[in-house]
Amino acid sequence: MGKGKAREVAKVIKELNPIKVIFYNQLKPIQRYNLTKLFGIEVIDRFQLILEIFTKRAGTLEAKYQIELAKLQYELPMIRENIRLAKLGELPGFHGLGKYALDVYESMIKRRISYLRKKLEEIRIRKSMHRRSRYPLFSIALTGYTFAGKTALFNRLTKENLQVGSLLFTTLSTTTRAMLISGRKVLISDTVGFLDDLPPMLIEAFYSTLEEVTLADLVLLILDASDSRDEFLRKLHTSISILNSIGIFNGSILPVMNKIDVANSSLEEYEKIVNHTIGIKPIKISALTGEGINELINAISLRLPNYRKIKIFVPKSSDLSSILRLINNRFDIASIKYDNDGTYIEVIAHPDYLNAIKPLSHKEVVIREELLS
Ligand SMILES: Nc1nc2c(ncn2[C@@H]2O[C@H](COP(=O)(O)OP(=O)(O)O)[C@@H](O)[C@H]2O)c(=O)[nH]1
Ligand SMILES: [Mg+2]
Repeated sequence: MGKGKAREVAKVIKELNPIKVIFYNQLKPIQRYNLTKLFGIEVIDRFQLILEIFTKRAGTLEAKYQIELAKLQYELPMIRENIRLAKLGELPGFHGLGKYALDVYESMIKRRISYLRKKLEEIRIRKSMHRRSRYPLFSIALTGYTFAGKTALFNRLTKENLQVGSLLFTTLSTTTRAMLISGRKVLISDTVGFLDDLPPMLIEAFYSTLEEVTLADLVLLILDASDSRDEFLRKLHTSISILNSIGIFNGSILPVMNKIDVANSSLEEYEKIVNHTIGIKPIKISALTGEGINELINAISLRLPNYRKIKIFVPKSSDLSSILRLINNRFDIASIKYDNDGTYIEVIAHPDYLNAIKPLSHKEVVIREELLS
Protein backbone atom coordinates (compact mmCIF):
# COMPACT_ATOMS: atom_id res chain seq x y z
CA MET A 1 0.00 0.00 0.00
CA GLY A 2 1.50 3.27 -1.11
CA LYS A 3 1.15 6.60 0.69
CA GLY A 4 -1.73 7.75 -1.53
CA LYS A 5 -3.77 4.61 -0.88
CA ALA A 6 -3.03 4.80 2.85
CA ARG A 7 -4.41 8.36 2.95
CA GLU A 8 -7.47 7.23 1.03
CA VAL A 9 -8.08 4.51 3.63
CA ALA A 10 -7.53 7.06 6.41
CA LYS A 11 -10.38 9.10 4.91
CA VAL A 12 -12.70 6.09 4.84
CA ILE A 13 -11.81 5.41 8.48
CA LYS A 14 -12.86 8.95 9.43
CA GLU A 15 -16.23 8.35 7.78
CA LEU A 16 -16.93 4.83 9.04
CA ASN A 17 -15.37 5.10 12.48
CA PRO A 18 -14.38 1.41 12.83
CA ILE A 19 -12.77 -0.17 15.92
CA LYS A 20 -9.74 -1.54 14.10
CA VAL A 21 -8.28 -2.14 10.68
CA ILE A 22 -7.37 -5.67 9.63
CA PHE A 23 -4.92 -6.31 6.79
CA TYR A 24 -5.15 -9.56 4.85
CA ASN A 25 -1.39 -9.65 4.26
CA GLN A 26 1.25 -9.80 6.96
CA LEU A 27 2.50 -6.43 8.19
CA LYS A 28 6.04 -5.54 9.17
CA PRO A 29 6.45 -3.70 12.49
CA ILE A 30 7.36 -0.45 10.80
CA GLN A 31 4.33 -0.71 8.50
CA ARG A 32 2.08 -1.41 11.43
CA TYR A 33 3.57 1.49 13.34
CA ASN A 34 3.18 3.95 10.48
CA LEU A 35 -0.35 2.82 9.66
CA THR A 36 -1.46 2.97 13.29
CA LYS A 37 -0.12 6.51 13.49
CA LEU A 38 -1.83 7.55 10.28
CA PHE A 39 -5.19 5.85 10.99
CA GLY A 40 -5.33 6.69 14.68
CA ILE A 41 -6.80 3.28 15.52
CA GLU A 42 -5.51 -0.23 16.08
CA VAL A 43 -4.06 -1.96 13.03
CA ILE A 44 -3.62 -5.75 12.96
CA ASP A 45 -3.09 -8.35 10.25
CA ARG A 46 -4.86 -11.59 9.42
CA PHE A 47 -2.40 -13.62 11.46
CA GLN A 48 -3.21 -11.62 14.58
CA LEU A 49 -6.95 -11.84 13.88
CA ILE A 50 -6.80 -15.65 13.70
CA LEU A 51 -4.78 -15.67 16.91
CA GLU A 52 -7.43 -13.54 18.62
CA ILE A 53 -10.16 -15.97 17.54
CA PHE A 54 -8.18 -19.02 18.63
CA THR A 55 -7.39 -17.40 21.97
CA LYS A 56 -11.08 -16.77 22.64
CA ARG A 57 -11.98 -20.34 21.80
CA ALA A 58 -9.12 -22.33 23.29
CA GLY A 59 -10.78 -24.97 25.43
CA THR A 60 -7.89 -26.94 26.85
CA LEU A 61 -4.72 -25.84 28.60
CA GLU A 62 -2.74 -27.41 25.78
CA ALA A 63 -4.58 -25.26 23.23
CA LYS A 64 -3.97 -22.13 25.33
CA TYR A 65 -0.24 -22.84 25.55
CA GLN A 66 -0.01 -23.74 21.89
CA ILE A 67 -1.70 -20.51 20.86
CA GLU A 68 0.43 -18.36 23.16
CA LEU A 69 3.52 -20.03 21.75
CA ALA A 70 2.47 -19.21 18.19
CA LYS A 71 1.81 -15.62 19.24
CA LEU A 72 5.22 -15.17 20.85
CA GLN A 73 7.04 -16.87 18.02
CA TYR A 74 5.31 -14.45 15.70
CA GLU A 75 6.17 -11.45 17.83
CA LEU A 76 9.81 -12.30 18.47
CA PRO A 77 11.24 -11.28 15.08
CA MET A 78 9.12 -8.13 15.28
CA ILE A 79 10.60 -7.22 18.60
CA ARG A 80 14.07 -7.75 17.15
CA GLU A 81 13.09 -5.49 14.26
CA ASN A 82 11.77 -2.94 16.72
CA ILE A 83 15.02 -3.07 18.66
CA ARG A 84 16.94 -2.51 15.45
CA LEU A 85 14.73 0.45 14.52
CA ALA A 86 14.88 1.88 18.02
CA LYS A 87 18.67 1.69 17.91
CA LEU A 88 18.66 3.52 14.60
CA GLY A 89 16.44 6.12 16.22
CA GLU A 90 13.72 5.48 13.67
CA LEU A 91 11.15 4.05 15.99
CA PRO A 92 10.41 5.92 19.18
CA GLY A 93 9.95 2.82 21.31
CA PHE A 94 7.52 -0.03 21.01
CA HIS A 95 4.41 0.06 23.17
CA GLY A 96 6.18 3.17 24.47
CA LEU A 97 9.25 1.17 25.47
CA GLY A 98 12.81 2.40 25.07
CA LYS A 99 15.56 0.22 23.59
CA TYR A 100 16.78 -1.02 26.98
CA ALA A 101 13.26 -2.08 27.92
CA LEU A 102 12.95 -3.77 24.54
CA ASP A 103 16.04 -5.89 25.24
CA VAL A 104 14.52 -6.92 28.56
CA TYR A 105 11.23 -7.65 26.83
CA GLU A 106 12.95 -9.82 24.25
CA SER A 107 14.67 -11.99 26.84
CA MET A 108 11.43 -12.26 28.80
CA ILE A 109 9.63 -13.54 25.71
CA LYS A 110 12.41 -16.03 25.01
CA ARG A 111 12.12 -17.38 28.55
CA ARG A 112 8.36 -17.68 28.21
CA ILE A 113 8.77 -19.54 24.88
CA SER A 114 11.06 -22.14 26.42
CA TYR A 115 8.71 -22.47 29.40
CA LEU A 116 5.74 -23.07 27.07
CA ARG A 117 7.69 -25.62 25.02
CA LYS A 118 8.55 -27.53 28.19
CA LYS A 119 4.95 -27.46 29.43
CA LEU A 120 3.60 -28.64 26.08
CA GLU A 121 6.08 -31.49 26.09
CA GLU A 122 4.90 -32.48 29.58
CA ILE A 123 1.25 -32.35 28.54
CA ARG A 124 1.97 -34.56 25.53
CA ILE A 125 3.77 -37.13 27.62
CA ARG A 126 0.93 -37.17 30.14
CA LYS A 127 -1.61 -37.47 27.33
CA SER A 128 0.15 -40.41 25.76
CA MET A 129 -0.02 -42.19 29.11
CA HIS A 130 -3.67 -41.55 29.94
CA ARG A 131 -6.15 -41.31 27.15
CA ARG A 132 -8.27 -38.32 28.05
CA SER A 133 -11.66 -39.41 29.25
CA ARG A 134 -14.46 -38.50 26.95
CA TYR A 135 -17.57 -36.59 27.83
CA PRO A 136 -19.91 -38.61 29.98
CA LEU A 137 -22.87 -37.96 27.71
CA PHE A 138 -23.19 -38.60 24.00
CA SER A 139 -21.46 -35.62 22.44
CA ILE A 140 -21.81 -33.92 19.11
CA ALA A 141 -19.34 -31.48 17.55
CA LEU A 142 -20.15 -29.02 14.78
CA THR A 143 -17.36 -28.66 12.26
CA GLY A 144 -16.88 -27.27 8.79
CA TYR A 145 -15.43 -24.20 7.17
CA THR A 146 -15.91 -20.82 8.76
CA PHE A 147 -19.05 -19.15 7.46
CA ALA A 148 -20.80 -22.47 6.72
CA GLY A 149 -23.31 -21.64 9.47
CA LYS A 150 -22.05 -23.69 12.44
CA THR A 151 -22.84 -21.04 15.03
CA ALA A 152 -26.23 -20.30 13.46
CA LEU A 153 -27.09 -24.01 13.67
CA PHE A 154 -25.68 -24.30 17.20
CA ASN A 155 -27.90 -21.42 18.31
CA ARG A 156 -30.96 -22.82 16.59
CA LEU A 157 -30.49 -26.28 18.05
CA THR A 158 -29.86 -25.08 21.59
CA LYS A 159 -32.27 -22.12 21.67
CA GLU A 160 -35.37 -23.97 22.86
CA ASN A 161 -33.13 -26.07 25.04
CA LEU A 162 -31.53 -23.31 27.08
CA GLN A 163 -33.11 -24.42 30.37
CA VAL A 164 -31.74 -27.90 29.89
CA GLY A 165 -28.31 -26.41 29.51
CA SER A 166 -28.47 -24.29 32.60
CA LEU A 167 -29.98 -26.98 34.80
CA LEU A 168 -27.04 -29.27 35.42
CA PHE A 169 -24.25 -28.15 33.14
CA THR A 170 -23.45 -24.75 34.50
CA THR A 171 -19.71 -25.33 34.33
CA LEU A 172 -19.47 -26.14 30.63
CA SER A 173 -17.79 -23.68 28.30
CA THR A 174 -19.84 -21.15 26.37
CA THR A 175 -19.49 -23.23 23.22
CA THR A 176 -20.69 -26.51 24.69
CA ARG A 177 -24.28 -26.95 25.80
CA ALA A 178 -26.57 -29.74 26.76
CA MET A 179 -29.71 -30.29 24.75
CA LEU A 180 -32.44 -32.87 24.37
CA ILE A 181 -32.66 -35.06 21.28
CA SER A 182 -35.80 -37.21 21.39
CA GLY A 183 -35.92 -36.79 25.13
CA ARG A 184 -32.31 -37.79 25.70
CA LYS A 185 -29.69 -35.41 26.93
CA VAL A 186 -26.67 -34.90 24.66
CA LEU A 187 -23.83 -32.40 24.59
CA ILE A 188 -23.27 -30.21 21.58
CA SER A 189 -20.17 -28.11 20.84
CA ASP A 190 -19.59 -25.33 18.38
CA THR A 191 -16.01 -25.14 17.07
CA VAL A 192 -13.76 -22.59 15.38
CA GLY A 193 -13.84 -24.50 12.12
CA PHE A 194 -11.54 -24.71 9.17
CA LEU A 195 -9.85 -21.78 7.46
CA ASP A 196 -8.17 -21.35 4.10
CA ASP A 197 -4.57 -20.11 3.83
CA LEU A 198 -3.79 -20.82 7.44
CA PRO A 199 -0.39 -19.28 8.22
CA PRO A 200 2.02 -22.24 8.70
CA MET A 201 3.02 -20.95 12.13
CA LEU A 202 -0.58 -21.42 13.27
CA ILE A 203 -1.12 -24.98 12.13
CA GLU A 204 -0.32 -26.61 15.47
CA ALA A 205 -2.39 -24.05 17.32
CA PHE A 206 -5.24 -24.79 14.91
CA TYR A 207 -5.09 -28.53 15.59
CA SER A 208 -5.13 -27.91 19.32
CA THR A 209 -8.49 -26.11 18.91
CA LEU A 210 -9.93 -29.31 17.43
CA GLU A 211 -9.76 -31.35 20.63
CA GLU A 212 -13.54 -31.12 21.13
CA VAL A 213 -13.96 -32.69 17.73
CA THR A 214 -11.67 -35.62 18.49
CA LEU A 215 -13.63 -36.29 21.69
CA ALA A 216 -17.03 -36.26 20.02
CA ASP A 217 -19.18 -39.33 19.40
CA LEU A 218 -20.73 -37.73 16.33
CA VAL A 219 -19.28 -35.02 14.09
CA LEU A 220 -21.66 -32.88 12.09
CA LEU A 221 -19.82 -31.64 9.01
CA ILE A 222 -21.57 -28.43 7.98
CA LEU A 223 -21.27 -27.62 4.28
CA ASP A 224 -22.40 -24.42 2.60
CA ALA A 225 -24.86 -25.34 -0.16
CA SER A 226 -24.66 -21.81 -1.58
CA ASP A 227 -20.98 -22.22 -2.48
CA SER A 228 -19.95 -22.56 -6.12
CA ARG A 229 -19.26 -26.09 -7.33
CA ASP A 230 -15.47 -25.69 -7.14
CA GLU A 231 -15.58 -24.18 -3.66
CA PHE A 232 -18.00 -26.81 -2.47
CA LEU A 233 -15.80 -29.66 -3.71
CA ARG A 234 -12.58 -28.17 -2.41
CA LYS A 235 -14.01 -27.53 1.07
CA LEU A 236 -15.62 -30.96 1.21
CA HIS A 237 -12.36 -32.74 0.42
CA THR A 238 -10.22 -30.55 2.67
CA SER A 239 -12.66 -31.00 5.56
CA ILE A 240 -12.65 -34.77 5.21
CA SER A 241 -8.88 -34.97 5.04
CA ILE A 242 -8.51 -32.77 8.14
CA LEU A 243 -11.04 -34.91 10.01
CA ASN A 244 -9.33 -38.12 8.92
CA SER A 245 -5.98 -36.73 10.02
CA ILE A 246 -7.26 -36.29 13.58
CA GLY A 247 -8.73 -39.77 13.66
CA ILE A 248 -12.34 -39.06 12.70
CA PHE A 249 -13.54 -41.46 10.06
CA ASN A 250 -16.57 -41.41 7.84
CA GLY A 251 -18.64 -43.60 10.14
CA SER A 252 -18.84 -40.90 12.80
CA ILE A 253 -19.45 -38.03 10.38
CA LEU A 254 -22.95 -36.81 9.58
CA PRO A 255 -22.83 -34.43 6.60
CA VAL A 256 -25.21 -31.46 6.75
CA MET A 257 -25.85 -29.15 3.81
CA ASN A 258 -26.81 -25.74 5.18
CA LYS A 259 -28.22 -22.60 3.53
CA ILE A 260 -30.62 -24.50 1.26
CA ASP A 261 -32.77 -21.35 1.32
CA VAL A 262 -30.16 -19.67 -0.90
CA ALA A 263 -28.73 -22.77 -2.62
CA ASN A 264 -28.22 -22.74 -6.37
CA SER A 265 -29.51 -25.26 -8.88
CA SER A 266 -26.66 -27.67 -8.16
CA LEU A 267 -28.15 -28.72 -4.82
CA GLU A 268 -29.03 -32.22 -6.00
CA GLU A 269 -25.66 -32.69 -7.61
CA TYR A 270 -23.90 -31.59 -4.39
CA GLU A 271 -26.02 -34.05 -2.48
CA LYS A 272 -24.89 -36.90 -4.74
CA ILE A 273 -21.25 -35.87 -4.43
CA VAL A 274 -21.42 -35.84 -0.63
CA ASN A 275 -23.21 -39.17 -0.55
CA HIS A 276 -20.60 -40.63 -2.87
CA THR A 277 -17.63 -39.17 -0.96
CA ILE A 278 -18.66 -39.93 2.62
CA GLY A 279 -21.06 -42.79 1.98
CA ILE A 280 -23.83 -41.09 3.92
CA LYS A 281 -26.71 -39.05 2.54
CA PRO A 282 -26.41 -35.45 3.72
CA ILE A 283 -29.24 -33.77 5.62
CA LYS A 284 -30.38 -30.58 3.93
CA ILE A 285 -31.20 -27.70 6.24
CA SER A 286 -31.42 -23.96 6.62
CA ALA A 287 -30.21 -22.79 10.00
CA LEU A 288 -31.77 -19.44 9.07
CA THR A 289 -35.34 -20.53 8.28
CA GLY A 290 -35.39 -23.72 10.33
CA GLU A 291 -36.19 -25.89 7.33
CA GLY A 292 -34.89 -29.45 7.71
CA ILE A 293 -34.02 -29.07 11.40
CA ASN A 294 -36.48 -31.78 12.42
CA GLU A 295 -34.97 -34.15 9.86
CA LEU A 296 -31.54 -33.37 11.29
CA ILE A 297 -32.72 -34.09 14.84
CA ASN A 298 -34.21 -37.38 13.66
CA ALA A 299 -30.98 -38.33 11.93
CA ILE A 300 -29.04 -37.58 15.12
CA SER A 301 -31.44 -39.58 17.28
CA LEU A 302 -30.92 -42.59 15.01
CA ARG A 303 -27.22 -42.36 15.87
CA LEU A 304 -27.76 -42.37 19.62
CA PRO A 305 -26.71 -45.58 21.32
CA ASN A 306 -29.16 -47.56 23.38
CA TYR A 307 -29.22 -45.62 26.57
CA ARG A 308 -29.99 -47.40 29.79
CA LYS A 309 -32.27 -46.24 32.51
CA ILE A 310 -30.71 -46.82 35.90
CA LYS A 311 -32.82 -46.80 39.03
CA ILE A 312 -30.92 -46.00 42.17
CA PHE A 313 -32.24 -46.25 45.68
CA VAL A 314 -30.28 -44.39 48.34
CA PRO A 315 -31.34 -45.30 51.88
CA LYS A 316 -31.61 -42.64 54.56
CA SER A 317 -28.45 -43.97 56.20
CA SER A 318 -26.28 -43.19 53.14
CA ASP A 319 -24.76 -39.85 52.27
CA LEU A 320 -27.18 -38.60 49.63
CA SER A 321 -25.31 -35.41 48.79
CA SER A 322 -22.04 -37.17 47.97
CA ILE A 323 -23.90 -39.64 45.79
CA LEU A 324 -25.68 -36.81 43.99
CA ARG A 325 -22.34 -35.14 43.44
CA LEU A 326 -21.07 -38.24 41.69
CA ILE A 327 -24.14 -38.55 39.50
CA ASN A 328 -24.49 -34.88 38.70
CA ASN A 329 -22.74 -33.71 35.52
CA ARG A 330 -22.15 -37.32 34.55
CA PHE A 331 -25.62 -38.57 33.97
CA ASP A 332 -28.94 -37.29 32.90
CA ILE A 333 -31.11 -37.34 36.02
CA ALA A 334 -34.64 -38.19 34.92
CA SER A 335 -36.31 -37.98 38.31
CA ILE A 336 -35.66 -37.73 42.03
CA LYS A 337 -38.27 -38.84 44.59
CA TYR A 338 -37.85 -38.52 48.32
CA ASP A 339 -39.49 -41.14 50.51
CA ASN A 340 -39.56 -42.06 54.19
CA ASP A 341 -36.94 -44.80 53.69
CA GLY A 342 -34.68 -42.91 51.35
CA THR A 343 -34.39 -41.40 47.87
CA TYR A 344 -35.27 -42.89 44.50
CA ILE A 345 -33.20 -41.54 41.61
CA GLU A 346 -33.64 -42.41 37.95
CA VAL A 347 -30.80 -41.62 35.56
CA ILE A 348 -30.38 -42.15 31.84
CA ALA A 349 -26.90 -43.35 30.98
CA HIS A 350 -24.77 -43.93 27.93
CA PRO A 351 -23.73 -47.61 28.07
CA ASP A 352 -20.04 -46.67 27.94
CA TYR A 353 -20.31 -44.82 31.23
CA LEU A 354 -22.11 -47.37 33.34
CA ASN A 355 -18.85 -48.12 35.11
CA ALA A 356 -18.85 -44.66 36.62
CA ILE A 357 -21.92 -45.58 38.61
CA LYS A 358 -20.66 -48.96 39.84
CA PRO A 359 -18.69 -47.60 42.82
CA LEU A 360 -22.08 -46.73 44.28
CA SER A 361 -23.21 -50.31 44.64
CA HIS A 362 -21.97 -50.71 48.16
CA LYS A 363 -23.70 -50.12 51.49
CA GLU A 364 -27.43 -50.40 50.96
CA VAL A 365 -27.53 -48.36 47.76
CA VAL A 366 -29.53 -50.40 45.28
CA ILE A 367 -28.93 -50.09 41.55
CA ARG A 368 -31.23 -51.53 38.95
CA GLU A 369 -30.66 -51.26 35.24
CA GLU A 370 -33.16 -51.41 32.42
CA LEU A 371 -33.02 -50.79 28.71
CA LEU A 372 -34.71 -47.60 27.67
CA SER A 373 -37.47 -48.15 25.15
N1 LIG B 1 -29.16 -17.66 3.94
C1 LIG B 1 -28.66 -18.32 4.97
N2 LIG B 1 -27.65 -17.76 5.68
C2 LIG B 1 -27.16 -18.46 6.72
C3 LIG B 1 -27.67 -19.73 7.09
N3 LIG B 1 -26.96 -20.17 8.16
C4 LIG B 1 -26.05 -19.22 8.44
N4 LIG B 1 -26.17 -18.17 7.58
C5 LIG B 1 -25.37 -16.95 7.56
O1 LIG B 1 -24.04 -17.32 7.20
C6 LIG B 1 -23.09 -16.52 7.90
C7 LIG B 1 -22.12 -17.39 8.68
O2 LIG B 1 -22.82 -18.07 9.70
P1 LIG B 1 -22.10 -18.54 11.03
O3 LIG B 1 -23.09 -19.32 11.79
O4 LIG B 1 -21.44 -17.41 11.72
O5 LIG B 1 -20.98 -19.48 10.41
P2 LIG B 1 -19.77 -20.25 11.14
O6 LIG B 1 -18.53 -19.50 10.81
O7 LIG B 1 -19.76 -21.60 10.49
O8 LIG B 1 -20.08 -20.32 12.59
C8 LIG B 1 -23.90 -15.60 8.80
O9 LIG B 1 -24.03 -14.37 8.14
C9 LIG B 1 -25.24 -16.30 8.91
O10 LIG B 1 -26.30 -15.42 9.14
C10 LIG B 1 -28.75 -20.29 6.32
O11 LIG B 1 -29.26 -21.38 6.53
N5 LIG B 1 -29.18 -19.53 5.27
MG1 LIG C 1 -18.92 -19.72 14.25
